[in-house]
This record gives sequence, C-alpha cells and structure tokens, in this order.
Amino acid sequence: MKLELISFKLCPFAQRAVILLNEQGIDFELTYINPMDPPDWFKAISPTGQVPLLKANDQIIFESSVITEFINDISTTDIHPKDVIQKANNRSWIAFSGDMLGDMFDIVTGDEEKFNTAKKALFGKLAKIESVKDSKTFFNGDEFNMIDAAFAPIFMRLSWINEFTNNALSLAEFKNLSAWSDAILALDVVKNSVVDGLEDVYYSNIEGREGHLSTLLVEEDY
Ligand SMILES: N[C@@H](CCC(=O)N[C@@H](CS)C(=O)NCC(=O)O)C(=O)O
Repeated sequence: MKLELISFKLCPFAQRAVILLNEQGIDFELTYINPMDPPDWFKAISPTGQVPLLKANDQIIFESSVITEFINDISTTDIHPKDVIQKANNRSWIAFSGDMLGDMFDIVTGDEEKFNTAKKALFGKLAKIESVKDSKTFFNGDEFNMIDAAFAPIFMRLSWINEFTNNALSLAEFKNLSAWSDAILALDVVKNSVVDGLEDVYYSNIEGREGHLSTLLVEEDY
C-alpha cells in the first residue's frame, strides 16, 4: 500500500501519526505543507483544511485518531492492549488528550487571562490522569502503546516550555505522570518523530505569538 502523510512540522496531531508509522515499521512518504497557507492541491483533497491527512493509495483518510487507528489496522502487530476494556479505556484517555492540545494552544497564544485559564484547565486534566496513572513505565505497563504515542507530543511541548521558561508548566507535582513523560521522551521513536531543530522553531513560534507565555521566556539563544 502506498502511503503519503501530509503534515505540518509543528503539528502535534501529525506527530502522533509519524510515531505510529515508525513504531510499526511502515514505509511512508512525508509531505510538509503550511495549513495556514495551503497549496491548491491540498485544498482540493482535504475535507477539513487540516493536517494530518493520510493518502492510502488514492483514498484520503483524515482526523489524526482515525489515521492512527488505520495505521494500527494495517500493522502486523497490534499497538493497543489486548483486553477490550483496557483498550476502550485507553481510547477514552486518547480522546481526552485532544482537549489538552487545545489548552496548550491557548497557553502558547493567549494573553495573561487566557493563559491562566488554559493553564488551570490543563493542570486539572493532568491531575485527573495522575489519579489513574501508576508507577509503571508506560500507561499500561512495560509496552509502548498507542496511548503513549498520543501523549508524546504533549509531553514534548511541555518539556520544551519548561526548558524555555522558569518551569512555567512544571509537572513536578505529578510524580507518576512526570516519570511517564520521561520514559516516553527518552525513546528514539519519539525523538525522531520531529524534524531536527523543531525545538528552536517552537521557541520562535512562542515568541512570534506575543502571548503571555512569550513574556516568560528566559533563554535568548534559541
Ligand atoms: N481534529 C484534528 C485536528 C488537527 C489540527 O488541528 N490540525 C492543525 C495543525 S496542528 C491544522 O491543520 N490547522 C489548520 C486549520 O485548522 O485550518 C485531528 O486530530 O486531526
């Protein structure tokens, strides 16, 4: 099957698909566009105007959660836990994590009031996850599953923000979540899921947005 993933370098939703494709050892072509200024060919094939978009032979698959499930469907190994209740529970938390990316967008772009509201909302969600997470390496235990891939872009961006600021979004109060984040971010499949230098681009993106978060940046040399 010929696969082409249409992506945007900074997109956390597209990053999930890249992690899954690489973890499952599936060959694919990666094409970057800027969804804020999309080329005509993209407008013609995208129902939502959003990335990620997966072209499988000539069919268009959109919505990152559908794309990642499709990638798992065509894989030789199942990246979900076997138990159907545990699998459904994982999918629930994956859906929950989508709203966390919305909070993070407001954190990066918002003025002080919006930043504080979004931070409160994000930390409320993190506390809920901490309450169900145990001390095992990954969400379900020793194996890296789809839910871990779904949280990777969130943890990567939180760690960058903490590095760029005086730990503005520190996870220290969430012991199990912090250890989970460290385990995920240490994996090559996660490190290699973004282009080299994306951290600098993310820093510039925060600066360029001129929101409250940009006033908290402490490093000058990104
Ligand atoms: N629900 C979508 C969200 C994807 C999304 O928000 N993509 C952003 C880039 S990270 C985008 O394409 N934004 C352009 C737009 O909304 O017009 C998914 O999970 O695939």
